[in-house]
Amino acid sequence: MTDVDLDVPRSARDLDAALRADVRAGLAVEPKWLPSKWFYDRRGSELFERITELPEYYPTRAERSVLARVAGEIAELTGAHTLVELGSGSSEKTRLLLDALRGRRTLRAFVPLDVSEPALAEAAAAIAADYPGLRVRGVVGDFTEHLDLLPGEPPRLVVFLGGTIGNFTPAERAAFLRSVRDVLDEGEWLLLGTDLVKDPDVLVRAYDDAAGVTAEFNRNVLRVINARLGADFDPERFDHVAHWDAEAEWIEMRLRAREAMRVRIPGADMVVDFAAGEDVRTEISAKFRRKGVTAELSDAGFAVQHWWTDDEGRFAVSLARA
Ligand code: AVJ
Repeated sequence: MTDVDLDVPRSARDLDAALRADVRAGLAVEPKWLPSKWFYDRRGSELFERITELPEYYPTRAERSVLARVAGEIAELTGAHTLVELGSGSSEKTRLLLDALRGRRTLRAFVPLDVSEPALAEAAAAIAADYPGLRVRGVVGDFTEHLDLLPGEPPRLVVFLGGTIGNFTPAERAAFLRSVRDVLDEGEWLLLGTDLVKDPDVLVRAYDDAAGVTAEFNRNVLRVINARLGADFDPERFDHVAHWDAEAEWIEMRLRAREAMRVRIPGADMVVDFAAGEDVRTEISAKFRRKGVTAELSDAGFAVQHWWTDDEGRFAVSLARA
């Protein structure tokens, strides 16, 4: 018997309505854009897992090396009873934290939250099977909207890993950090992973790998729109673009129309025209500096207590207290 359940809030069940609204908003303006959360259906989540194993995509390995080194310290400092993971995906690196918290004998519950129901169900079941006695309560949802639903006994440690916070614009980041702070009681914890500013060539390669896995991941958003809204995108007629914006300090992923096209999206009641060479922005992935992370966390009402990086200074993990 494993102690696992999956909570699918009403709002999460209406994903099609949310996708429709995003498509209607993003493809009706210039430049066109689509929110990056729509990459993650089953196939998209699998493609992302493959990205994490690519030689060029260093963030996952760099973050794992930090967590392997400091998980014990995090468990000691927080004494968390509940570990909440936002955008949990496969929860693979999280095991380092679960192991450390178990070792300290404080951990009672694990609450992973993710937009991809299949990825979440699989990860929750695997963790429940490997950690007998741990209560695993998955929540399907968008962590920008469903944060009020976080269950669990305090003190809670909310972890947001992988550098996913970089997918938000600076304004969204501020609102998001505020909303995390608002659901926490004073003295509870946030562990935040942030990818760091570095040589643009290294960054661009991480988002434009030689094997083309990231290109497929990028095109997957078009497949998701085809599947859920009955659209007739031909993903192969879009080129993958990874661009470093030196001013904003973020990587921008785009899909570039190879030729002029007209796309029908019945589920969004739309016909969309693309000019040859026209871009759709599908993701920003911001890169950070220590000063900025510390300032943004303190603006949201957190006190940064620790800043750890991997040996090569590529990726940082911050521990902040509400
Ligand atoms: C899962 C959001 C952390 O921004 O690096 C990987 C997603 N996009 N390759 C990132 C992603 C292109 C990734 N995050």
